[in-house]
Amino acid sequence: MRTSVAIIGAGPAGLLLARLLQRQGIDSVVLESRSREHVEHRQRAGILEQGTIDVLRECGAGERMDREGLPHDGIELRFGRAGHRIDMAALTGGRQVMVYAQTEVVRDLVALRLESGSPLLFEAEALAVEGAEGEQPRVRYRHDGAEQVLAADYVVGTDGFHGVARKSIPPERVRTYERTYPYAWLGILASVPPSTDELIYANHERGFALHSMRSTQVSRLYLQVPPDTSLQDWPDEEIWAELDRRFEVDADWKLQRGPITERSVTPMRSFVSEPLRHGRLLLAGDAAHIVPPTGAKGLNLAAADVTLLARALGSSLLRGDDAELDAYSDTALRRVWRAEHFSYFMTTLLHTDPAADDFGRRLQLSHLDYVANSTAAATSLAENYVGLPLPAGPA
Ligand code: RFL
Ligand code: PHB
Repeated sequence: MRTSVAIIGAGPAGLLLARLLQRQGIDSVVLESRSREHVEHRQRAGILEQGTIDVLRECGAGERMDREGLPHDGIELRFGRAGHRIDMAALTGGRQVMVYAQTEVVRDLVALRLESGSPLLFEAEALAVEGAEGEQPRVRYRHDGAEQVLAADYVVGTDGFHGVARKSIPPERVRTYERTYPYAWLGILASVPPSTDELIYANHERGFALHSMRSTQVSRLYLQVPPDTSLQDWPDEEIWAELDRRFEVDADWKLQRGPITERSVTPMRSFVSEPLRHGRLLLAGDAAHIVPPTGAKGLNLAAADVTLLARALGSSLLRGDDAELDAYSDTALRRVWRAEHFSYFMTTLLHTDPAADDFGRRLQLSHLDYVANSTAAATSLAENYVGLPLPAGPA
């Protein structure tokens, strides 16, 4: 089999890239190791920033998002038994975020792809990328019990942190940067209307908590827990009791409970692998970088990477102009590092470090107080949270 762009992985990055290429008339084949059922039900991110909303609309994948998504203008920071609203829209000239689950974005993009009749192969596992340094890169993959080869002009690795694309680059050509954190997130999905209109990021000495949502009927809640936490140690009653403790305020406010339908523990990690290109192999999304989820940036970074990459591949394949492709890694990494810093900032601002002393705790409270009460500090948080604009494309 042969195509212009071989895309490994049908997460949000791979599916959106395939869509953006198709809109330019560029053919691609998407290989996904898991089943359609699996990729459409994996619970992950929930917040789309303005640039992601815009690109989904522009490529004709925003219709259900605009009907069912919940636009948000602000967030609440909760600490010292009180809430402090950050009015992000007012601080950023009207930019918003949208609550629309990653599962829904993936479902919409899969449906569009299958409708178009262009190839998206489930249960097709890429085994290796070969020949990336030459003119004829290839992906070796397994599908229907047989090993096959997909040849392409370019191969894009959007196969997540555990994928094969990044590992196909010789280690001496790669530099990685990594940080782990002394905590994880226990996340639940509950069938109960959210107890709040906007997301609540709560700092508490017992640990961080986040009240998010998936719809007007489904709440998504997270608790900071030790990294070695087992779900068995957390009966439902204990999860709700701990959420109550961490969200408690002096005002009249109560967390509503409902049946828990899903639970998971997610480790926290920061990771960047540079550069994002090796010959005719390009990396995008979690395949190249991971952020801790506190800043809600993972999915949005993946969308920003492929927006740049679709433009660059278009210039190369349609007009023979490689300048944007040559600049892709540097251009994307600049945004990646901004998001890495913001995610680290939000994580350390809001979580309780088990090793922190009293001095560290007072510094953290002072920082929270500053963000909640200084327009300058709140504006910095807001412009990063709603997402900085992508560099303008060619005229
Ligand atoms: P994905 O979504 O991981 O998609 C990669 C796809 O590649 C497939 N794959 C392969 N296919 C073929 N051959 C191979 N050899 C393959 N190896 C892997 C996988 O099956 C998968 O379908 O990466 P992508 O597209 O870059 O998208 C990135 C986002 O998914 C990610 O950044 C966010 O979901 C991160 N993240 C969160 N971000 C947030 O902003 N807020 C959150 O609350 C949040 N929660 C999470 C998360 C990530 C999690 N992971 C990765 C474990 C919760 C979890 C559990
Ligand atoms: C989520 O809804 O899953 C979510 C929202 C905001 C975050 C992280 C996760 O910062």
